[in-house]
Amino acid sequence: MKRFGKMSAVLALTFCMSVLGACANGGNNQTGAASEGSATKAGTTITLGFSQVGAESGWRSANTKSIQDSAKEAGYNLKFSDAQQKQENQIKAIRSFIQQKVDVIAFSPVVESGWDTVLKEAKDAGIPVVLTDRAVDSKDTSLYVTFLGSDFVEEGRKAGKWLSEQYKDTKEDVNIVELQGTTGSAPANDRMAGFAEVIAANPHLKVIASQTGDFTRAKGKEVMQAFLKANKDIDVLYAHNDDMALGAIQAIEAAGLKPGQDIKIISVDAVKDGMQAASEGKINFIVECNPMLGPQLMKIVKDVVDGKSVEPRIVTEETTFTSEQAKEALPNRAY
Ligand code: GZL
Repeated sequence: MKRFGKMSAVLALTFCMSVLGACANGGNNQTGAASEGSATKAGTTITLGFSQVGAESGWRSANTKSIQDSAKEAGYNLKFSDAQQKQENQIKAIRSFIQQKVDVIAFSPVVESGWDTVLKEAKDAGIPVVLTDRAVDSKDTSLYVTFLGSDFVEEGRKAGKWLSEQYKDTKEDVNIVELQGTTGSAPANDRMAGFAEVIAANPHLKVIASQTGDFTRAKGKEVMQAFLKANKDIDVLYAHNDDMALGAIQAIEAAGLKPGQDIKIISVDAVKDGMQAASEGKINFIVECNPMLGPQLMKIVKDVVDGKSVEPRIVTEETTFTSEQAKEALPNRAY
């Protein structure tokens, strides 16, 4: 399979040199478009290397299924690696994909930082990289073709807007505890920032405790137990994902309190278990984060291999659910 790589780069550079003089920045190719003459040879199988964060949550399982099912549907040879939430495992997997000379590498970076070296190795090997689900903080955007995923800051804003509306007339302080996602991850950083940006408008809305629950149910329960022990008067929980919210619900009920009533709960993802809890009134508001990225990813991979241009940022469509809306939507949820 001819790849976007050295041959295409030479052709592109020659083209630049002849028409535009020296191409100072011939390599900054966000679109991943190869030059003419490197179109895919018909009938060859695309090989995609995918490094997944892990299997930490219902969202992740649904995301993995979407990618595996879509690759099968597209007839691609998928090399899939589960990093068990460790960056070093993702870096190892990406290096292995480079060694295997896959056509495209895609991955969901477990944290935002520390990717430049390995992404440069992929670029030097002429293998295009697609970010899915989570972003990286690399300043050099030529290291990847596109980022396909949610706007996590907007997700945090949606959570903040709902809460601000609920308490717009309050004259008393509202004590909020926050279960953050994986430390250093884009969804944790951005959901926190978006929420804080919106609630700052109401001085009565106070985050009295904020700690990572690493996006897992077990850790969410453990941290919520500690919050309950340390704070006698908690009014609201803002959880960065459903799994941590569901763990926290176990802790809240064990403490003899009613989730959704004694403590209002806002969560993110809208996976089936979270929507079930919301339909029972245990979660009051869920911001959807769509994990079904498989079909769009496979289209991007094909376009990259075929030398077509790709938008550098593709934002996934998603909505929000109150308890009532969750009850209506639950029967038709795909994940
Ligand atoms: C968000 C995704 C997050 C989910 C969590 O796109 O990266 O990781 O919100 C998952 O459930 O663990």
